[in-house]
Amino acid sequence: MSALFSRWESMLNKAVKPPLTIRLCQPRGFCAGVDRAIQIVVLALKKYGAPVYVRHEIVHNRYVVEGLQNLGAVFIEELSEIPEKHKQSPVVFSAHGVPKSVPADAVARNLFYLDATCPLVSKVHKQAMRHQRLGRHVLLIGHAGHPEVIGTMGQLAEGAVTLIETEADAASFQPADPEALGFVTQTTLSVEDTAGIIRALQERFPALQAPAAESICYATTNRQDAVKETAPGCDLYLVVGAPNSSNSRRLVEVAERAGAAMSLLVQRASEIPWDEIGGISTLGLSAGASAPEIIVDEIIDAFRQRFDVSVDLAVTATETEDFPVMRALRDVELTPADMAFVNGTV
Ligand code: 2E4
Ligand code: SF4
Repeated sequence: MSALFSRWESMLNKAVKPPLTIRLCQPRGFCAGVDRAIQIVVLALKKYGAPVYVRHEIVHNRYVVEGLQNLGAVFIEELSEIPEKHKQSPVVFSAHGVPKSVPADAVARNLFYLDATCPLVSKVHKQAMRHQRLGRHVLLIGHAGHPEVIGTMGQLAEGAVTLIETEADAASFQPADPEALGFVTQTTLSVEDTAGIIRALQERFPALQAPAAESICYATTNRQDAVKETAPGCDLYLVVGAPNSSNSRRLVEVAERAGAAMSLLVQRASEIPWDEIGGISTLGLSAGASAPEIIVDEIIDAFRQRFDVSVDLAVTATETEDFPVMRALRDVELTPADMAFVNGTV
């Protein structure tokens, strides 16, 4: 009876709902650095109990932040917000990294900190320090005000790093010594725009030294490649992510440039502007590195209610990266329910 009903329901759907192909990117969503950062907060809560303070959103996603708040995490922007009576509680630094002054301040305040900076952001910090060791002035290509940029600039003394945001900045920068320059970049930039800025700098300063390893990370590159491949011919492209998520916003730009007729960032299915969408037949779908998979599912379900959906999985790369947490937390076990939260599936 129920099999008959569901066949009938599916026939009815086909009859009344317009067809829609969803090109679903893979890879999309959580990267190894995000997975590790969320794990650190969950493990710290299990090991030390609530509250666990987290300096800045652990990753730029409200759903993740609220989920961790429900488990007992308290989000702050500055260490001074930790009340005296909770000075024994651990404080976690977000995945985006922090200036050197932050761990120094934590030590001065007698706080116990756990650094959830993504290892690939820490690698950029090391490359900036290496340039300086070799006598170079450092150019950081990135976006002003972003916490990762604040963290990377804060690895070196004031004045040792110049921020380059655009090709116009590259054209107007006046170095003290054009023979002694090195660059690094934010990890989540547009691969294409960054190449343009680097070219502009190299034309003016042929002695400019690149970092020993690429600064834009594997997850950023892979997610942009997948969007670039799937965007041509899409009537609409949706990227799941937050307005303050640099890597997610870059995916929206990539989709538009690669040929999607329209491209939007959405945090939840409730933000889909159905009235603006109209009669689409091909939808591109991806998610930024901080967006949990459960929201991708929520969005596909919302489209199923209005369209007869078929999902085409576009696999453009396989990711095997896995970053272990710090030793202090390796003795704590995660339950399957914890793992599901860490993986973004609940
Ligand atoms: C750290 C470094 O940097 P972005 O704004 O893209 O951060 P988000 O939290 O959205 O993504 C995770 C992340 C964290 C990316 N790179
Ligand atoms: Fe690390 Fe890259 Fe993920 Fe950022 S996007 S957390 S740099 S792996």
